[in-house]
Amino acid sequence: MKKLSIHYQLFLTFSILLAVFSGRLQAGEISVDVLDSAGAPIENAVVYAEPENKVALTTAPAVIEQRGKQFNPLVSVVQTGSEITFPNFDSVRHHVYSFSPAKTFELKLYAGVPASPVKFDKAGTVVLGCNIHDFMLAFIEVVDTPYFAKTGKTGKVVLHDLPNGNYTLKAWHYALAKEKEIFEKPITVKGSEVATVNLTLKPFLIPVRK
Ligand SMILES: [Cu+2]
Repeated sequence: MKKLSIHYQLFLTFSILLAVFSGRLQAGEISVDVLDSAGAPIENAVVYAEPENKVALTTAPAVIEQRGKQFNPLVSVVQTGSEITFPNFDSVRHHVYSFSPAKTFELKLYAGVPASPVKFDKAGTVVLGCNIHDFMLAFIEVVDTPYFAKTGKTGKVVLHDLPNGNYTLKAWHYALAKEKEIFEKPITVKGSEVATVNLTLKPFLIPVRK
């Protein structure tokens, strides 16, 4: 009996290891290059992959600060349902608002840290402004997927830990020539995939503080 149970334990351990290992093998990634029409890398693009089969979102609180009469970061990306806090580190008061359909709200003239965060419960683009300082501007892309990233200067991102399957790869940038036409392309993940995203941008000057 004792021997059997040891065998059984070994069998169980082996089965668990096998399950973990094959799970690893089934997780893929997408390496994405985001380029403009001249082939130059695009910074601050949001790239995300929406799975054909819905997956659970894991929301995490985010922060968009106001410092030197500017929002930081300029572009944020969060999963639907995430809460964002808007601390004001300036000595002047700000009045943060958005008229975007994905989230219409305002934080009336305040200093310091607002008592409650703002919940972003609908996917889409949210454009932020300040009622007092017209030149303050920031963007939030709210996405219905845990697989997302924002490009840096290299225009390259890697979306990690995607279970094998079919996805729609999407990309958004605040300077898209046609605002409503975000990039979309079907992609099947079987392992390490690569994709190129070409975006046509319009001249877009981020206003500077006055
Ligand atoms: Cu302000």
